Amino acid sequence: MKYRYLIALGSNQPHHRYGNPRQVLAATLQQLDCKSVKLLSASSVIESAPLGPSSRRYANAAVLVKTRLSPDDLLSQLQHIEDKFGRNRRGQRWGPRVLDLDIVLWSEGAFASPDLIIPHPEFRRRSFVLTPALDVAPAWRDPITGLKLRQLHFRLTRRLTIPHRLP
Ligand code: A4P
Ligand code: MG
Repeated sequence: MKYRYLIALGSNQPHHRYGNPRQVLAATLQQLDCKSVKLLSASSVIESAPLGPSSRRYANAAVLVKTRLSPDDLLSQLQHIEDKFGRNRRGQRWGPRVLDLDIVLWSEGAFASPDLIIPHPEFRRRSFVLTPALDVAPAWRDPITGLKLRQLHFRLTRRLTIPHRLP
């Protein structure tokens, strides 16, 4: 198994068979661990407020996998799993979805093809990606900023303390 990948999972719609978003993510873990992809570790599932137009809350998680698949081949496999969960690709961007699987990082650094950008361009700004990612790969370094995931998470979530001026 040549490569490692960090994958972000999101769901904010129930599935008629698998159940609520949290249960959808649990079922996804089983689908992810297959002949060509080995699941190394999975984060706990968090609930997060939706970013974008959707009104339903999300369940989010992150997993670490190893595989020989190239980034584009892994993306096809992930899209195949999304389709199995009834993902409707014609819906609005950022609309409600039963399952969204994004590739966040891979062991070989940065990657770009017509269909895929790694690192995922938005991941540094999203605590619903970074918080679960900390469970599985706190010391993984973002190849673009050189910062570890735990540092990116700190940078995103620390409270800026505004000094009080005494009267
Ligand atoms: N694509 C490019 N780079 C990547 C990558 N690193 N991983 C392309 C996966 N896909 C990548 O994605 C559209 C296209 O992006 C793919 O065909 C692929 O070729 P999509 O998943 O089909 O569509 P989308 O998810 O509606 O769009 P997008 O831009 O991927 O949305 P995001 O960024 O995934 O955001 N709020 C909370 N709380 N939690 C969430 O999980 N997720 C979203 C979706 C919005 N708000 C959320 C959450
Ligand atoms: Mg996506």
